Amino acid sequence: MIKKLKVLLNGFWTGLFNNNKHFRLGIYGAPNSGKTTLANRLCKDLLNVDNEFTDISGVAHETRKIGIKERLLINKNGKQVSFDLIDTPGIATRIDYEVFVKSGLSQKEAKQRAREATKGVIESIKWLENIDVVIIMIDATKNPYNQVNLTIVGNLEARNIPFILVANKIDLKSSKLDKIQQAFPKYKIVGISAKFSQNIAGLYDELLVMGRRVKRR
Ligand SMILES: Nc1nc2c(ncn2[C@@H]2O[C@H](COP(=O)(O)OP(=O)(O)OP(=O)(O)O)[C@@H](O)[C@H]2O)c(=O)[nH]1
Ligand SMILES: [Mg+2]
Repeated sequence: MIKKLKVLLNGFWTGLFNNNKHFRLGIYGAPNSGKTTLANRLCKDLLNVDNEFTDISGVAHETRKIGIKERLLINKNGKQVSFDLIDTPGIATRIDYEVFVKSGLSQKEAKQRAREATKGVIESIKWLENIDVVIIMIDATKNPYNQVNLTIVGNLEARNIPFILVANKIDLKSSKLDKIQQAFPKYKIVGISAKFSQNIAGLYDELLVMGRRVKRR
């Protein structure tokens, strides 16, 4: 009985992954925008796994290594997509160890964190080679005209990698969705709160649309 179930399940996965709806989804964006919080939210919702990615904090560059969780499945209104989820270290154009000292780290810890964060940025960009769809995570409480968002958008456009612009932290009063939309007039902005699970369904709708367009490279 158990063997039969295993064969059935294997067949299910093979069938699922042999079509073009399985893809690698990378979450990219500035440090502290909420990438790991969203990755955890997706794992909780879609796999019922708690705190899959542990490195969340208010101090920037908390994630300094790529994190991967395989085989997440969205199944909504008769439509399905499956994807491997990749949480990436925050991208920054400048990493200053003194900022970490101000957050309470010792000089030694701060310098080590800055070194690791720099490696993390390089790793994130290298990993784009393996990514089929990107979520660009924007902190909706911050000025969107920062180099990182524009650089990521430009990079993805040049590489022809499809992306979804997600404005996070809409639960906060200081969030300004209209400002984010003005900064990227060509694109639809999906406003969410990863922390308080607001409009995650809206993000799933976008992923279902993307999944149909994606061809694994
Ligand atoms: N209010 C609010 N806070 C959030 C939300 N999402 C994340 N945060 C907070 O923002 C901070 C940064 O979250 P992370 O998930 O670690 O951000 P990150 O983008 O992974 O950061 P790095 O790994 O440093 O690049 C944490 O204090 C989170 O609790 C949200 O939707 N609303
Ligand atoms: Mg992180």
